[in-house]
Amino acid sequence: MAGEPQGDCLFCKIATGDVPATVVRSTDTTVAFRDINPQAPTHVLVIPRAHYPDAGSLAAAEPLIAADVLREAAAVAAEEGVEGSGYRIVFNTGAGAGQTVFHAHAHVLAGRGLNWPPG
Ligand code: DGP
Repeated sequence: MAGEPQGDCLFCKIATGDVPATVVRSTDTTVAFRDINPQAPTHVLVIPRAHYPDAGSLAAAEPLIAADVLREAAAVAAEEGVEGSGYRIVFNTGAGAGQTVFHAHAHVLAGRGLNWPPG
C-alpha cells in the first residue's frame, strides 16, 4: 500500500531505528538526521516516515506530510543557527538529477558558500 514501509529501503530502516543514524529532530511524521557523506558543514536529511520514492509522489499523495518535511527542514536550519547566513533545501528527483536513495528526502545544506546554479 502507498506509504507503507518497504523492507528493502534504507531510509525506512533509519525511520524505524533499525539502521543507526545521527538523528537531530524527530516528529510523528518525519525524521531528520545527518548525512553520512556531508557536502557542507551543515548537511541534514529530512525524511517522511511514510515511504514514497520521491518528493513529487509524496506531495501528490500526502500534501500535509510534504509540508511537514519542509517545516522540519526550516526547523533544522534554525537549530543549526544558519537561518541568517542562508541555507538550501534540495530534493534530488530521479537518478538523472543525482537521486540515489528512492525514499523522499530533503537535503538541508548550509555553512559554506552555495553557488548558483548548482552543479
Ligand atoms: P540523494 O543522492 O539525493 O538520493 O541523497 C542520498 C543521501 O543519503 C546522500 O547524500 C548520502 C546519504 N546516505 C546514504 N546512505 C546513508 C546512510 O546509511 N546514513 C546516512 N546518514 N546517510 C546516508
